[in-house]
Amino acid sequence: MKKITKQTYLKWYEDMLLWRKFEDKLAAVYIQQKVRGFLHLYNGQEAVLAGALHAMELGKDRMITAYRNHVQPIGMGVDPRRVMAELYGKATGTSHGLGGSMHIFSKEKRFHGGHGIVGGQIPLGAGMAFGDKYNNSDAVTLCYFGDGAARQGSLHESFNLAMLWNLPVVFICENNGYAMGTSVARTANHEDIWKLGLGYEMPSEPCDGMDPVAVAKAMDKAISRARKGGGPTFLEMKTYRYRGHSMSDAQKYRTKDEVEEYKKIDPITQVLDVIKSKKYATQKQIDEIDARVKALVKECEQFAEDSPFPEKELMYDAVYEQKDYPFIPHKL
Ligand SMILES: Cc1ncc(C[n+]2csc(CCOP(=O)(O)OP(=O)(O)O)c2C)c(N)n1
Ligand SMILES: [Mg+2]
Repeated sequence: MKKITKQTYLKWYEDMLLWRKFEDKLAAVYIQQKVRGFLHLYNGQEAVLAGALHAMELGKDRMITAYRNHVQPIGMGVDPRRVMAELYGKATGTSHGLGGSMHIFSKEKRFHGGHGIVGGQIPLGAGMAFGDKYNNSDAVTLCYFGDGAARQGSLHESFNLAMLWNLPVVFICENNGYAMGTSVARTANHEDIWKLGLGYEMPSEPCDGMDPVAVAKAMDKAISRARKGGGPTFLEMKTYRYRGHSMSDAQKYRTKDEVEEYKKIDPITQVLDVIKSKKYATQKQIDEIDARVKALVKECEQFAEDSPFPEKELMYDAVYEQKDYPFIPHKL
């Protein structure tokens, strides 16, 4: 595995802080109705992404996830200004403003969305891995989904075929405790989601999803296995989301104390504690990182505000049309 160094910790701190502040800004502009539609935030779950990025080969490996998808493309190298603009529905956005919050994509950076159908991305991720295997490419697909999505039938079909065809895919369940307002305990007779892989003889294990080091180690093992032709792995990341399911969530299904308990093991604080205790940076250097993050988030907001909305004609470019489609008449 790539060594976890002082530089790794500093990068983790700056990246995770950017993602957190970027989304805090989204929450603020959502209330101002500048960002519309649904908005699902990732606050609390950042270590799952930070650890994975450490183990991935960026530019080669692919990622696909559900609708909680604003910060992953930023981590993979997409310009955060364009992600913010997409959320504003502006022409400079990653999908020219036609996708919005739940559908961030970057073919170039190999980030494949952004999917609103719960569990829909699981077979898509397996399919992408099939494509890479078929084309003898060396890429591994990271396929993310939630604890709620883990209860969908599509998971079982995908696990079965991924094992049968020995696909280069890592399935990652981000168990943040809830599927909208439904706790994990209410969705099945067991809470060890990682065990779902065992029925398919898929290497499967749980992992501390609040600790980027634990995530990086587990991901490195899984990605290396897939790249060497060893097939899929299933990892259950135990994590937590601080905000509601989406911005319109009264959160009556959990206590404020529970949220506060998880904040004690916040991934950003954990990383900052290591930086301070190992003297990886002075307070002045930490302040500089904080200021850089603040300035970049401001720049993203300004870019989105200043960008134009797409021209109406663009709508017709995005509609599929085939004039000579060979319809076969239906006969009784
Ligand atoms: C097929 C389908 N069923 C139901 C919904 C409504 N829905 C949207 S998000 C969600 C909960 C999913 O929870 P989880 O998979 O744990 O992901 P999280 O939101 O916690 O990241 C549900 C039921 C949907 N979008 N698609
Ligand atoms: Mg969940």
